Amino acid sequence: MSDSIYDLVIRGGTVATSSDVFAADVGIIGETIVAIGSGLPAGKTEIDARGKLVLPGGVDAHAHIEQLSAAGIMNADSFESATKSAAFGGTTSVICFAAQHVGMDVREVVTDYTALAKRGATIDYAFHIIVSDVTDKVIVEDIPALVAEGFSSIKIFMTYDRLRVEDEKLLDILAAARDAKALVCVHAENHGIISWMVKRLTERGYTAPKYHPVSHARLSESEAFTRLIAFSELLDQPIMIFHVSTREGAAVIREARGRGVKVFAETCPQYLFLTADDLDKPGAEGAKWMCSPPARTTDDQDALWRALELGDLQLVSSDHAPYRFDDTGKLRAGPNPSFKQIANGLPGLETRLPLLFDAMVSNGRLGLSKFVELTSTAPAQIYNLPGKGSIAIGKDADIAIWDRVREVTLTDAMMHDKTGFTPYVGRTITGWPETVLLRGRVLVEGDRFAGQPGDGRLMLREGGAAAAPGGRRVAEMDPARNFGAELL
Ligand code: DUC
Ligand code: ZN
Ligand code: ZN
Repeated sequence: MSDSIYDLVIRGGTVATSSDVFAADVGIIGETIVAIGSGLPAGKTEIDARGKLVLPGGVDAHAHIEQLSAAGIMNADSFESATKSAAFGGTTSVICFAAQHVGMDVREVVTDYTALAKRGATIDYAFHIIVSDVTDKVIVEDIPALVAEGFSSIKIFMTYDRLRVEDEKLLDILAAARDAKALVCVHAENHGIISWMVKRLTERGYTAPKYHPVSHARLSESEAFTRLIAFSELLDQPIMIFHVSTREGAAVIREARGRGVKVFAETCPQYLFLTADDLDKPGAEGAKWMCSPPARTTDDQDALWRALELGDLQLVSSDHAPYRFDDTGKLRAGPNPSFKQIANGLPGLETRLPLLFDAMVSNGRLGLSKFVELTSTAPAQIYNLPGKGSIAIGKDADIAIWDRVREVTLTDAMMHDKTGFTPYVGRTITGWPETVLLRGRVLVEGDRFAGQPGDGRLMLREGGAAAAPGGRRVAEMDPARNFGAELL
């Protein structure tokens, strides 16, 4: 076997891409897929995939890792623990955040986060740059330089004290991103509605976690989407709307895309599988299900599934934001905090793919190829990770081999992140990634983790969807609507 041309052959499995499902062996040399076909010659090593599904490793385009919140609370996970948990859930690439807080130098922030990831990550990673302090230096120097270096997406918050940027500054960012060919990702909720609701609810004594979804009124989402899309249209700058949670929000995106506005959008498992009722628990327990925007209703879940089916939403990310249920995280303000004092966010890197596989493949909702598209192929395309997102010749051999019949009941203890709980505890999933490869090397094999901190590689990116050719200039679409846009 030593004269074999392949270092590894994955033999006899069923390969799935975003367009096809077919029986094939996969031949790998070094880090790369070099052959897909039947009856490939023996490899130096082989993996028997008979009866199994051979899928591209997941690409999770939205995860908060080793990140300090604006309130000063550190995520429970390091790069090592977060990426290990991602790998156990079949994900081999992650885009996380280099988060600037007010007063910080963006360049130093990027240097610091890349150093943390280089030391700890066990899967490949890229960064969105969070900008919260929109200075002239950020606009004139940092964004052009960092985008040119391969940090080609910027994230902005329209809400959250100490993070949000006002409309004018948001326009500055969109204009700078347009010139640099960066994508702008946005947490879009109306800040005024939320802070006013929080104040009113708190004054009336409604402080339990179950009032958090009330405070993030559903209209705060559709209003912010509408305003953001107007800005995007004004400047002809592509945007990615993060974590869509409502039927109305999805409808706003559908309408804008129908007009040709370059709006991309994601949703997350928490909006497809949880509802606001999950927060209605005794004491502070509901804090474990608290994220922003909050989970909504089963009607919203149906609307989001439909929006994924129609392509109005193009991907599903985790928004992994882990805070422990103790005084280092969710309960930092004490055992009975007001919902306003509770850190927002859920762990999800590990459960994203199994939850979606169970719904989409095992229970037949949209099917296997759509599962691959939403969780791997589309994020790789939109964020310009050309080596990732498919089983195809020339791609990185990032592969998850799934046992499609294995049943797993989720427990807190089985998770590999450091949060200490999963909001999906008790759910039984059919289908599980049993072997996971990163660039041709086994990372996970059953319960065994074979990765090492530092195995992950920084992925520098060109502009992705922001730089893609095609699409009409907004001014061409409707000159009257965008009078003067060409001068900006
Ligand atoms: N909301 C955010 O905006 N970010 C992290 C997690 C969350 O719930
Ligand atoms: Zn967000
Ligand atoms: Zn987030």
